[in-house]
Amino acid sequence: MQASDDKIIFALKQKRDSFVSGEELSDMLGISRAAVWKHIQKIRDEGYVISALPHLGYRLVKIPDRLIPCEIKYELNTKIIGRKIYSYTELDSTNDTAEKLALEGSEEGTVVFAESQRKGRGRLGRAWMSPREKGIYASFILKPRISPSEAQKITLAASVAMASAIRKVSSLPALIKWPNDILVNQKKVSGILTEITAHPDVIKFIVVGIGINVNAQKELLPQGATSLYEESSKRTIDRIALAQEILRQLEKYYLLFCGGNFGAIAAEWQDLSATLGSRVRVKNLNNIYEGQAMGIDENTGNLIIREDTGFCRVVLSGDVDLVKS
Ligand code: BT5
Repeated sequence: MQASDDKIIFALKQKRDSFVSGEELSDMLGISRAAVWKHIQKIRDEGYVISALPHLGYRLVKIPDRLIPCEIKYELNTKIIGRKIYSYTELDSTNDTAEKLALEGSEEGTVVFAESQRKGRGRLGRAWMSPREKGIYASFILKPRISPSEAQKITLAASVAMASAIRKVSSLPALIKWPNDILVNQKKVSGILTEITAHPDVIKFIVVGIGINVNAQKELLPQGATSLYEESSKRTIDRIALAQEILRQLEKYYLLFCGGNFGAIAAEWQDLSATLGSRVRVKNLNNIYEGQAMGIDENTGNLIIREDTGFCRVVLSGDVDLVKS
């Protein structure tokens, strides 16, 4: 949408319960009232419901359930995350588009949303199901001055941000499963995919991709997955409010990270962990380890498990399963 459309929407939102006259809008934009009408028609085509009455003007009745940049920006109040927001109806993968934008020089904090993905992916090329307008699929460009070995800490900071945002908006008891899953009632509701582009010693940029099942019915999701809608007795969650809260929380934890405060993030991570203290089995490409999840290494974000021999093993990557004793 054009800047003038955004300005009209903003003016209508400011006076949500009353009318804004055509004259006010034409003065504000420096265009004729006929031109204002054309913009209103265009905004309606985007899915906004706007009533129009002669002598009174225009009133905003309904905002569409779509992740529109100007809606996400409205009263967002972040400094870095969301400086620039792109929103697409469909993409192959928001991570791919964000990577392309970063390579073209897009600034830190740029966010790419898509209402659905043709090739949404998880780690190791696994597929991420992205039913249209039922979730939030987004990728963030970050440029922290860190070495590639520290990238895992960004995933952990993002997972604390995601769990906090879900708790705030839906009141559901979201927990984190190392390294990149968010669970509600032991089922996966969200996943994070962190991809780095780096020189040998220092990161050029990181793309943090987040997928979250918001209003999807369970039939649209893989087995074992759930959505906020399903876990909150089929209550529809406001996706714009959740997207805004994700941006705010990501900014909060990213700033903590950049300020050298990973210890504070790790402490919150421990409080939100679904597995800490439990017996876990970690499978990665080459090995399977089993033991008690003890914590995370604050220098790297890696998982520490105590094996039955008493040996404390540091695990760099893998899929974690709880082992029932
Ligand atoms: C993840 O990988 O959990 C990271 C998912 C990241 C997705 C986002 S969406 C926006 C951005 N753009 C992308 O292309 N990706 C990111 P992993 O831990 O490897 O888990 C993948 C596994 O989760 C799959 O093999 C399925 O078993 C399961 N899965 C797939 N779709 C799911 C869904 N919608 N909800 C829950 N689980 C799902």
